[in-house]
Amino acid sequence: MAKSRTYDEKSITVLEGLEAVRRRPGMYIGSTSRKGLNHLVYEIVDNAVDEHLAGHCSSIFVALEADGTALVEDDGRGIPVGMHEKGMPAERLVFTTLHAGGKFDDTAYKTSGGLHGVGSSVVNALSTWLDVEISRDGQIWHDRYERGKPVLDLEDGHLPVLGKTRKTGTKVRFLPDPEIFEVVRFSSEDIASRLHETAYLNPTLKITFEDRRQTPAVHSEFYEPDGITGYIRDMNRTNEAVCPPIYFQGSSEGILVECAFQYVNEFHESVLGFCNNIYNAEGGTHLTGFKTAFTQVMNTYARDLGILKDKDPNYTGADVRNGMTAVISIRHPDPSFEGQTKTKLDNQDAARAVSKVTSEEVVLFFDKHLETLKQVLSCAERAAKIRRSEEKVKTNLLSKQKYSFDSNGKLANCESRTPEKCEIFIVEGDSAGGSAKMARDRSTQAILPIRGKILNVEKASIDKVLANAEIKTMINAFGCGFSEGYGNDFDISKLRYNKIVIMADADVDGAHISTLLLTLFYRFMPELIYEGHVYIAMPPLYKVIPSRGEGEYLYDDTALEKYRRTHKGSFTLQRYKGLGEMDAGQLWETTLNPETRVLKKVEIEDARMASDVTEMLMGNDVPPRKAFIYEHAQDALLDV
Ligand code: 0R9
Repeated sequence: MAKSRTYDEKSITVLEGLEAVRRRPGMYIGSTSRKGLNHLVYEIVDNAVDEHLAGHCSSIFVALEADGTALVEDDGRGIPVGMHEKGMPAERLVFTTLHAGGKFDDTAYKTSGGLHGVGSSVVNALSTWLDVEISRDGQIWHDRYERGKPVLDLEDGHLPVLGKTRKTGTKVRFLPDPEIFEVVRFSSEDIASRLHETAYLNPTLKITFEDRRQTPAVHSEFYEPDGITGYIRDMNRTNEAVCPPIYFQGSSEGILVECAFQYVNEFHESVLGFCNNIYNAEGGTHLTGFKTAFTQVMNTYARDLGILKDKDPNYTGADVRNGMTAVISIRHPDPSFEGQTKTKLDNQDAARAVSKVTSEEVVLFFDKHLETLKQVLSCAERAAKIRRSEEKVKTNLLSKQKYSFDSNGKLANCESRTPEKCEIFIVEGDSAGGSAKMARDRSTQAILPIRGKILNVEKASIDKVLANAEIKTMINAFGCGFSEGYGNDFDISKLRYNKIVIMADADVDGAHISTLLLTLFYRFMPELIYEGHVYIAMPPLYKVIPSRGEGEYLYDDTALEKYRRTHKGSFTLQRYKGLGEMDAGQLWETTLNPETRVLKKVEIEDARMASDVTEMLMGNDVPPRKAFIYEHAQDALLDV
């Protein structure tokens, strides 16, 4: 609480006239909309709150009247009415001079929140009329203004007296000027909410609010003896609490610091900052001080308790505030504000003071409340887990953005756009690709030649995989994206081809290419395999042409041996070294023509089995991996 201070008329500083306020009202109250209008009430209430902070006012009454006026009354000492050296009663200086009435001494905690803390003179300037009654020294003194100008004559330098009283206090009634404001109807909800907030921040202050524009009048009383702890409790009333609200206060460098926080079972934080009773929408140094100290303290605890190991990185600030609702309220003798709306506290000493008080007090509390500490740390751990997986997603998304899959490479697409009818052949080598392009049924068969050995995806980082031209073209051609970890962008419904056929030579290199392609599909597009879209073309190794009769393709050595055993008479044996050696007609017959080709479907039955497969596919142990893939390809159904 601020100290009580002695009134010194000389210390009132005269700065500007009220004409400037009427010319540019937005400069002083932010806007001339309903928000600006409501602000007039806050300005007057804030002066009464200052009197409370000075230790002389315990209740404030606010009413919105049916005639459009607002009434604010306090039970403080009453604004001084004595003659000021400027030649008018101090009260008139308060209502006619900008910035008057604050600078008594540096230890006062005035309710002045940046742009809008400009006081009663602004309200006066923007009102059609304003009426003041001051109960002080046994008399009720009266003064009145119209559009900022006093209209009552003084008698012997004294304000007119309305009567006698034993009470003290100040009553201000005003009618906002419709020449200035777009709307002149105050918002009852906004004003009530702000008054309630003021009550939380000032636990010994009673605020009564009446909206007398309604019949019957709506009456509310705001008295929050639990202060910001009650504020936190009320904000969290509909959430599942992880712990009760925790409160601490302290002071440093002449700054009073008060803080309350609580954790709830939610994945968001809400940390509100107030300086001298004014909410700082843009935050500022007090919040920075709190957050920095709190993060540091919680990380220290997490390591002390072994929740974070040596190798683990610290929790981030956001991790430790996961689920936190907090109010940081400070009293500063000379606050300064910056930011878009001048609601961001700027004082560096505020950061230091809040940080110091927070470090000391939070440790004092948690040293005695180990269970609560563990609950809070478990919120942080949950947040850290989610953050890590989100970071992974972001990395994936970034890499996806970096590599636009817009290149079609050498894809010779088919004409049909009906996926059920379409097939894509991934053909090893340019020359085989060229033959396949000529041989295919272009209405339904697409050919994608790939060169050499594609990247070994199980060893490459996602960046490298996605930078690979062949892989990019493939992903683009399939049309269904790819998935990796949490970044699952794969959508099988977008697949453009019912069959994806790997067409590689029947030699070791061809087998290697097939393995790499299957590994790629398995890692980034496993549903292609689960849903039976992947096939391996089985080009023949031999063609036998008997001297009489039809020629025949033989797919392996066993078939050749059998042919030798069973065939009577001579035959010409043609051995294919690779797909590139086949002409278009042969290629059509052996691998493309749905009537005559031999395709093997790659099948991996279920996810349980697949997880074993992953290890094998991703591991360094090449031979079993190759064997596995071929085993499954061989087991697969013959598709003709
Ligand atoms: C209903 C709204 N209330 C007010 O606007 C209000 C201003 C005010 C006040 C003092 C007391 N009550 C107030 N209510 C006050 C009194 C004394 C010293 N400082 C402040 C005193 O008795 O010594 N004032 C705010 C500014 C000034 N008074 C002035 F000093 F500048 F005039």
